Formats: sequence, C-alpha cells, structure tokens
Amino acid sequence: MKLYLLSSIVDKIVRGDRRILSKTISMIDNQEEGYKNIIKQIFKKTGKAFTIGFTGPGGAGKSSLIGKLVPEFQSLGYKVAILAVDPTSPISGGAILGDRVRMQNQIVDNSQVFMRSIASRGASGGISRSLRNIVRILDVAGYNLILVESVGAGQLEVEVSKIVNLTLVLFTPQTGDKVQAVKAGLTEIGDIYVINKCDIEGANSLFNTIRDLIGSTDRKPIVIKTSVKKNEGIKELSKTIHHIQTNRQNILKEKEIAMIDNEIKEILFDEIQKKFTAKLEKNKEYRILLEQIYNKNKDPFYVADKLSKLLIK
Ligand SMILES: Nc1nc2c(ncn2[C@@H]2O[C@H](COP(=O)(O)OP(=O)(O)OP(=O)(O)O)[C@@H](O)[C@H]2O)c(=O)[nH]1
Ligand SMILES: [Mg+2]
Repeated sequence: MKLYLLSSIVDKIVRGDRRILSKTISMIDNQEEGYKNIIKQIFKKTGKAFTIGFTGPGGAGKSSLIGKLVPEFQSLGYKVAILAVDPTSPISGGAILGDRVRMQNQIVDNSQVFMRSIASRGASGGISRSLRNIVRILDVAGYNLILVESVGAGQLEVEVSKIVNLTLVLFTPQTGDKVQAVKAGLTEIGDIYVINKCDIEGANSLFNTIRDLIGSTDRKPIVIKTSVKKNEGIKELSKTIHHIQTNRQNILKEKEIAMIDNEIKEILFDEIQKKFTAKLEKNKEYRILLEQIYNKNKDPFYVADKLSKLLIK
C-alpha cells in the first residue's frame, strides 16, 4: 500500500469515519495484504482502550447485560464499541444477527456505539490475531471501552480471555451449575463472575456455590449478582469495572505483559514455521528420509532430530 494512502486511511479513522473504520476492520479480520502496515502506523497511538470479554453459556444474558451496561459506561464517560466473536462465518451466523438486533433494541438509537461481529476463520489463533488488531483500530478511532461477546464454548472463550484486559463469566441458575462451569474450563478464566438472572429461583444458592468454588481460589476473582430484568447489580458492576480500569496500571500490568509475550511468540512462531517448512521442502534429502521411515529403516524421532540439527542453526 502506498504511504500517502495509508496515512489518509489512518487520518480518516482518527477523525471518526465509520465507513473506513468498518472496511479496515474487515481487512484485518480477513488478514488482507497491508493490514500489518496500518497497525505499524497506528501502534504508538494505541493503548487507551480497555477490553472486556463477556463469556458464559448460551442464554446466560451476555447480550442483555451488555445492553444495560452500555449507558452506565457512557455516563462514566466511555466511548463504547461492541464486538461479537462468531466462530463461524458472519453471514451464516444467524445467532449473531439475532444478537445484534437484541442489543440494538436495548441501546436504541445510539449512534455513539460501534457494533460489529467478527469471524474467526476456523483456524485456531485466528481470532486472537484479528481481535487484538481490531481493538487497536477502534482504540485510535477513539473507542476506549471495547466489549467483546464470545459465542461458543470452551476453547474460544479461553482464547478470547487471553487477549482482553478483563474477563467476565456469566452464569445463571438455569444454565450455570457447578459441573458445567468446571467442564467448560470457565473456572480458570474469569476475573469477575456474574450470577445473572438473580430474579429467578436458585440464584442465591448458585452465588454461594460459585463463591465457594471459584471465589476462594488464589486468584480471588470477584463474584457478583445481577438481574438485567430488575436492573439490579448493574451499576455496581459498572463501577467495579471502572475502578479496575482506572487502576489498571497497578492491577493489570502483568497480564498485559503476558499478552504482549503471547503475541510476540505467535508472530515469531508463525514466521519460523513458514521459513522452516520452505527449507524442508527445498531439501533434497527430505524425501529420502521419508522413504526411510516408510521402509522402517529409520524412526521418526531420529529423522526429526537429524533435520532439526541440519536446518536450525
Ligand atoms: N429473568 C431474567 N431473564 C433474563 C435476564 N437477563 C437476560 N434474560 C433473558 O435471557 C434470555 C437470553 O439472554 P441473552 O442476553 O440473549 O443471552 P446471551 O448470553 O447473550 O445468549 P447467547 O448470545 O445466545 O449465548 C433473553 O430472553 C433475556 O431476556 C435476567 O436478569 N433475568
Ligand atoms: Mg448473546
């Protein structure tokens, strides 16, 4: 991409051009040629946005809670963007479109909120790369609070939790019993556990169970009750998050360093893998060695060891 074109894209994003912002997000999500240059260009201007992941079983109330939290965050002065992470394609993701409508109903007519679903392209790791760079673009566009709803179970949520500053895990008396939480690996990833739908029966006992099971671990995550329906606990939750955000330098520095560590390893390993594969394929001896394993003359460990000594210097 030509340099003047790049600066003009960046300028437009900074000035709040939503069309260009959207196009750039697609470009990143599709990992189109040139997206890295955009990130390089803006990188030094990033760092203001705070990201929160909302995870938890389907129907726990993630979208509804986001809908209620948005005005609270706005009154605290945040400019909010919402990303819905869809593990399938955005087109076939009927659930997401449903979600967007539902969220839109809650945040009626709010032109200040940017909303968007992103796809993971199936490949593991794809979502992290997209998400962290999309966050950077939103950051320079002035969105300083980015709420990420992940739809799906297990692996995806764990992946998302590694790239957001704060992870909220939602449970409800209907969906979030103890066994389910443990099974889905959700006990490890939450910074805040939200027992939502506390207007329905069983919420108190679920709250106690989660507090005893997860809240008392060394990580000491916060456990909090909310009801979207009755508008309870929402303000407290937004204030808790605001407090963590304003003290993030003290509370979250190590997590952010770990995030950078992850990213660098990911970029490096990707690069190394590409280079290594290219070298292997060029190596004439490689095919012979494969045949030798096939004929049981050599074992795979011997060959791998030989190749790594030959190719990694
Ligand atoms: N009684 C009650 N119902 C709620 C509450 N919060 C959400 N709901 C309802 O629960 C249903 C699911 O809510 P959503 O916000 O779509 O849940 P979600 O976690 O986003 O669901 P997925 O995106 O499908 O995973 C909706 O019918 C909501 O109206 C609550 O606090 N109390
Ligand atoms: Mg939802």
